[in-house]
Amino acid sequence: MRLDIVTIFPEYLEPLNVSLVGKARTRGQLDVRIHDLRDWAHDKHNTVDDTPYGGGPGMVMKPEPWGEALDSVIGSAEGDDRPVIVVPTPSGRPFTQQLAVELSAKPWLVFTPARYEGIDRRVIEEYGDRCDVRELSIGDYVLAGGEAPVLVMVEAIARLLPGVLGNAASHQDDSFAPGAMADLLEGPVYTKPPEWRGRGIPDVLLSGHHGKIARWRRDEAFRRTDLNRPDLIERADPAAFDKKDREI
Ligand code: 6GU
Repeated sequence: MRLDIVTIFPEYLEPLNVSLVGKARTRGQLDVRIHDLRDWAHDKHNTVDDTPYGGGPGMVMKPEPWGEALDSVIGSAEGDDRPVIVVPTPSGRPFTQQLAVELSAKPWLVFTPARYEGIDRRVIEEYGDRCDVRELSIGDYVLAGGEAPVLVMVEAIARLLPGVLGNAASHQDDSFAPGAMADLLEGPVYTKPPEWRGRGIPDVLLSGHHGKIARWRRDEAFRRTDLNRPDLIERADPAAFDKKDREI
């Protein structure tokens, strides 16, 4: 997968050299190209923002540098060879695990993290005519810019790429992944030693009884979801839970 990121803070994206994403890059599974938007700002101060039409606080990112940057990155790509453009914005649709799965199947993503009050609307319209543009938010809070959301989205997407995660099974039972635990948060986990500071582990996990262990994990997942995210249980199809219960 190829990822291009256009930003005024390339150094903000240095965490992409580390850990899972960094390893995917050195292994050649992920081709990440970071671009400085100011390379396409041509005045003496490399200006990328200006005051909003209609007044109001803050600054808006100017269309010309974004237009030149995206033309340069996208080049002459046509049809299915064009990238999906991801525009991080608190006004976007929620970025979910389902979207991470969908985007992880694309060959090429371009991210446009903005600072200030966002990018001149005409840029989104212009590239929306040519490419699949997704305006996405990572949650109901406001950040100072889209760079941290890009780190979040890239990590969520990269770990789904074939061969990136050590154990292919390990994202099958992720919270929010489709499957037996669909719509439930993951329950608690334990490892050695069997006793720590006087605290043991649930006997069922030592029983070797796979059916009972699966049932226990499901009950714990349900309990944690009820406690932390009751909205997920209310939203779920009760029939789906009953069916999954019969499978265990
Ligand atoms: Cl994608 N950008 C900004 N600036 N704030 C956010 C966000 C994105 N998602 C949630 N808050």
